[in-house]
Amino acid sequence: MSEYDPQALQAKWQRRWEEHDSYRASEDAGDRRERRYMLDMFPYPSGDLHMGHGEVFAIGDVVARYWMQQGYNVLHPIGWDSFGLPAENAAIRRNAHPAEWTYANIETQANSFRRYGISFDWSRRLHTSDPDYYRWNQWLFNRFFERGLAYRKGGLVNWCPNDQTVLANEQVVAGKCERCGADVIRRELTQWYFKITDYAQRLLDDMDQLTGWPERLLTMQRNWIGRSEGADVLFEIEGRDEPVHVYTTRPDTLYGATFFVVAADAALADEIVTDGQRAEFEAYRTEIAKLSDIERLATDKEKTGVFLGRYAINPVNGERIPVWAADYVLSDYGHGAIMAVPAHDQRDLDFALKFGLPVKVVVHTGMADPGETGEATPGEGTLVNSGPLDGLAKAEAIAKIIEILETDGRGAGAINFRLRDWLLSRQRYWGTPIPIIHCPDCGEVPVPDEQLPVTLPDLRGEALAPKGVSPLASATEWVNVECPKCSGPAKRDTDTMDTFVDSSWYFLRYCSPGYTGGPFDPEQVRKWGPIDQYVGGIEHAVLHLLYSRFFTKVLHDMGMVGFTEPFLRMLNQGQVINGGKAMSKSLGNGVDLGAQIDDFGVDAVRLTMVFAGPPEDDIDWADVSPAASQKFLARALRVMSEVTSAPGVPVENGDAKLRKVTHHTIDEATKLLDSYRFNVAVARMMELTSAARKAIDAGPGPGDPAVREAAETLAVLLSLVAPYTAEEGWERLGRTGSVAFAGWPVADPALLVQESVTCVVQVAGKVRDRLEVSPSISEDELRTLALASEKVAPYLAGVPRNVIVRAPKLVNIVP
Ligand code: ANZ
Ligand code: ZN
Repeated sequence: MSEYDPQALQAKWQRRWEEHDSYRASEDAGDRRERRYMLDMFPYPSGDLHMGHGEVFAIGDVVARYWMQQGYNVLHPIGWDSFGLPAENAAIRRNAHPAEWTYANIETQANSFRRYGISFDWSRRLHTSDPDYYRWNQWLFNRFFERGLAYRKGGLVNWCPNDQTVLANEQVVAGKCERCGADVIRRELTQWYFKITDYAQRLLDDMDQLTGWPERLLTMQRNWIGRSEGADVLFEIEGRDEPVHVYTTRPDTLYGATFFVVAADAALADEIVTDGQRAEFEAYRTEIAKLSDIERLATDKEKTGVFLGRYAINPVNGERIPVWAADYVLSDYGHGAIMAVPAHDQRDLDFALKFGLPVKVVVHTGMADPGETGEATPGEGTLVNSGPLDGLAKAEAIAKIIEILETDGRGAGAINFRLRDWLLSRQRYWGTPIPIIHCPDCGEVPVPDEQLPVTLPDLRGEALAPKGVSPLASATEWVNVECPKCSGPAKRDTDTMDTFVDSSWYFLRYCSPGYTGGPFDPEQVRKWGPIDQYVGGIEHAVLHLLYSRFFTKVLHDMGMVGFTEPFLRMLNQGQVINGGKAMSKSLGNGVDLGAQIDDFGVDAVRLTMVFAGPPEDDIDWADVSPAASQKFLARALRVMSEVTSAPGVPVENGDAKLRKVTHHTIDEATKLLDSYRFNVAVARMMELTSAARKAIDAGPGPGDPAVREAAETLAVLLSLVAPYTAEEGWERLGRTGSVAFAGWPVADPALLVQESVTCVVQVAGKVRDRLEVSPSISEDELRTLALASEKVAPYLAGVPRNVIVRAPKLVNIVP
């Protein structure tokens, strides 16, 4: 092979890797190597791999292969998240069984992964739609049920009119179905839930452990969990025996409550509306049933509502305030009713102004009167018009009013979470049957563990079409069973589980995929878990990543795993876009991964993905050049092919200049990889290639041992991003064994001594310090160094107005 022929290299090395089962994690008890667990979010088998897969798996493989080179025993498994709606929709269209489409796509993707050269341990492959897998979803459901963590309740749920199934809150994005984009509506249904709310506080507290997570992700989870502190206040309603609870984060504003609002879809509204107002109320309720939470809560939405004809009594001053029903108050948050304080809450103010309700200022903030400006004043200030609270600041007033309420038995301090329980039931076929039998006498009876799995009845084509009830309901023979308790006639639950159940624990199954004694072998999980690095999309921030954390905590409480957080580090890769826009059919800007590989070869595509920018950033395929990557790889392979010195020749007397470059490259590449700056590490590999090329052409020539050292280093470094080219180069260098396990090179400190430059630090134009810095120091590093200088500190009072950095020689601070 003289020309660089990627397809030939792929065929050759793919076969060898498979023959040697190269990337299998060692289960040998005598293997003393430290273990690491690297996981990519497993794919959904919707056709062949696409560019997004190409990116995420290329990035994950850099990490896995880097650890392999460093001598870790690495677990890097793969499987398929193979239940879900698209398979079912395809089956309806083709009058087939969802399994046919699913498993055909899995095979296609598996072959593409093999070609793509990802270092998977194929022996641990799993598919969540296999009965051997989903059996354990059912087993886990039974455990959750026993612990009261799986329960059924009626209530308003999110309903996708297109997919004809309910959705979890997490699957409703801006009021639309996360899957198909249809407007989600609300329906009253009895459904299964997981009690994730029991874990709300721990899901927050344990974020302390997630030091390797991006801040953005933590913030999204924190907001989703939505913890707030405030008070529960009891309001009497005229003509009703029991007082009504409201939750407020601002009990200090209680004297400013001028009306009371009940969620229009709450039972309370229906109960207390007077006869005179009932017709108007019911018309209103019908109208808002069509809206999603997001729409109802949108601050810019015109406020709507209706007077219920009743009055509530403010517990602190006995004032009668009118009770309204409105849709901006949610029935399933807090207590589904609020005290409205229009002066200090914008939504209440909008409502008050629209319906002519009074506005009473109780916190003096120095801002203009909200009743006149239309701008509520939610900020800090001094309490006024508030009896015993007058003159207090917000925090003191909150403490005081809670004390008063508690003494009078009219309220108490309270904590509230926005997080709601995880709605689990789906009215679709291609998922895990919920292992419950409904008996007219015994109620909800779990299918005994030894009878699991409850496998899906064989339905296909039209039988799967959405009808608003689960397709399983039509499988009469499957549905009608004996009650496991009393043996009387009973019926199976016909819903299937949300497929996010499948992905909430798959990473544990990989540790012992064939295990039959439970969902996983606790011994093996102790060995491998938790996951050292997880790579996947930010779109799972409040779905999969939250659910998996919840499952792990429950399993921990059951004594099945020893840790409470599943993923120690998390990397969210960016998206692959084209021409500045997300790829889509309608824009016609899709790029096909397979075609790119056909044109440029696997290594060039992978290298392009990794080189494009920091892994978190989007990659615009219009701005990158796989052709240039291919050229670089050809050049690198040529360098590795042209070395003429024999392996093992001592390198000490080799060309000193080239050796310095090689060892600097090792040193920097190691640091860059440790800090996930993979793209810059690739740039260093390119520089090393050029230096070796120059050494071959312009002296000391291809026989110098420093050239071999550079080329071998290049092969090892390159094995992280371009494994085929690296293997081929390694072989041409006369080395045996796979380059993937050659061992990470160590930089010789003697070859790292670097020239430094002097940087002048000025404050207001006067020189105050001189720093010795690396010529390649970044502006940010230099700024930090200069601002940390002890000699500079006396001339700064607080944050400087401006810092001008001219790396590496000058920093000018304007105090
Ligand atoms: C009175 C008040 C005065 C409020 C004020 C705010 C500012 P978070 O922080 O999200 O927990 N609220 C309570 N239950 C509600 C429901 N079911 N639907 C819609 N809104 C509800 O928000 C708590 C605040 O949201 C509560 O505090 C309540 O309004 C409102 F100057 O009570 B507040
Ligand atoms: Zn029974």
